[in-house]
Amino acid sequence: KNNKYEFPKNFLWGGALAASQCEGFPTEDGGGYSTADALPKGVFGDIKIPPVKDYLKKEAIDFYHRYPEDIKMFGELGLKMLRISISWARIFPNGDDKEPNQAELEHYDRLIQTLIDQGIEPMITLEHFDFPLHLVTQYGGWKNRKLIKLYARFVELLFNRYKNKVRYWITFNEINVTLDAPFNGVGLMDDAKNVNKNDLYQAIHNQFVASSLAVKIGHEINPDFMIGCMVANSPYYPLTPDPKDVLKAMEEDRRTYFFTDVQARGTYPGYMKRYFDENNIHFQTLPEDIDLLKKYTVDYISFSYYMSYCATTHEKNNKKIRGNIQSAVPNPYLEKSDWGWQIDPVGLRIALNRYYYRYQKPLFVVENGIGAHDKLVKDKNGNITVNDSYRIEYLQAHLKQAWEAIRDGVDLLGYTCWTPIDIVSNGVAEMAKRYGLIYVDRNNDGTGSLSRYKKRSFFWYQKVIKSNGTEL
Ligand code: P53
Repeated sequence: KNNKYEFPKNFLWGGALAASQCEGFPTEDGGGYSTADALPKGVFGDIKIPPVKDYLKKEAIDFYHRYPEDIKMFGELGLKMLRISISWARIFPNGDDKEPNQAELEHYDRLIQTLIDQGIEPMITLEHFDFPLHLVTQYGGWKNRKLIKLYARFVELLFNRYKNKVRYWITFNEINVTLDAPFNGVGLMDDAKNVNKNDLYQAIHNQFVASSLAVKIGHEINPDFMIGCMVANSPYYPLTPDPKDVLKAMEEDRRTYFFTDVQARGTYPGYMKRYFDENNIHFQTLPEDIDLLKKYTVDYISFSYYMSYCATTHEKNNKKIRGNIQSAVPNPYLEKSDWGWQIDPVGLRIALNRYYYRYQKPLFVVENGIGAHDKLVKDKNGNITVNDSYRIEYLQAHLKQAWEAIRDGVDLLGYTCWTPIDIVSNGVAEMAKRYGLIYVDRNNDGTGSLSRYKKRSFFWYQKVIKSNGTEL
């Protein structure tokens, strides 16, 4: 037996999902529209308020109704953890309702109990790119301080309700993506180029305060809670050894470090104060905000990892490729996914080391995977499946580098792949961009039976979990 890739005892092997991308939007229990419903074509498509009649996320993979059979398959897969998000707009359809929606709460009660019955620990993202749309139309989104209290009320309810069932929480998904996609993150109507910078940083500041408040409230309810922040982490490399390129890469990385610096250390970093100063950016910060941020930093840092980027000051090399959120200079050493994301397993080891030795807090990789075109085939036993060797190779290579990072001394709590089952992509809102270990028969045009089929990667991951990595 090869023990080389043995992972730590109690390593949390898992999978990750997001409500708006899997549940669909059934209304029988009274849930309301969220910001995700206003982006029918994904992050860079037009904002549609009110939401259009038909869009892929409206049915998604119907996880809202099919979760019992899906979670049964996740149990068979051997997942120890499933990262889900709870849709705020289901619990408070307008965000500011007097009372929470009981039918929706009971829905999540059943979902969480189903996970526990399968031996799967739930991890909950409190806000994953979907907050009540009413908070945009009536309050102007996160630039309005009132959202802090409304969010606090929502999370307090969940903390109390699930205090004996859920230990791991994430306050905001990919909080840094707001810099590139303001509506997606904070509900501002203009794109990154045109957005008012005072509003943008006010909205981000309000989310920082809301996140710290969540840490405070959560720990009062259960001191054992692990409450983390979450960023989209794509490390930058200098394209050339020109010190100017090194500096540029450092500055690009700070667009992400800014968020973890505030949430893990509790203060705004000096380089951001300089940026605000030189760009004449002003937003309201109350003395009590400063106290909250300082006192209630996160228990762990989590991130998604899909790719790395290069930065350069040399114009002739500066032909950017778009990886649906950020654009970056191609790295001549790396291959790309079908959607142009640069595949870089070693970058995961680098990212884990950078984060761990910057903060010395536990880390959690809560998303990693490859979006690809899959083809259904019949195997020799007549079973319908997908021969997704490219997905196995991607996940395997990244897990090997996560193991290397652990050997480097990094405290890595777990890994939840994106995703155990095909869902609608966030960036481009396509079904064709598949990440799952389980195939869902649904197409970009909305056709398909919604039947589920296990891909080859399902059986591979099952074996990896069972062997705690030794059969990677
Ligand atoms: P999709 C951009 C870059 C890296 C991660 O992405 C990103 C995004 C925004 O879409 O988002 C995360 O579906 C996000 C998930 C998302 C997943 O990565 O665009 O937390 O909601 O589905 C994959 O291919």
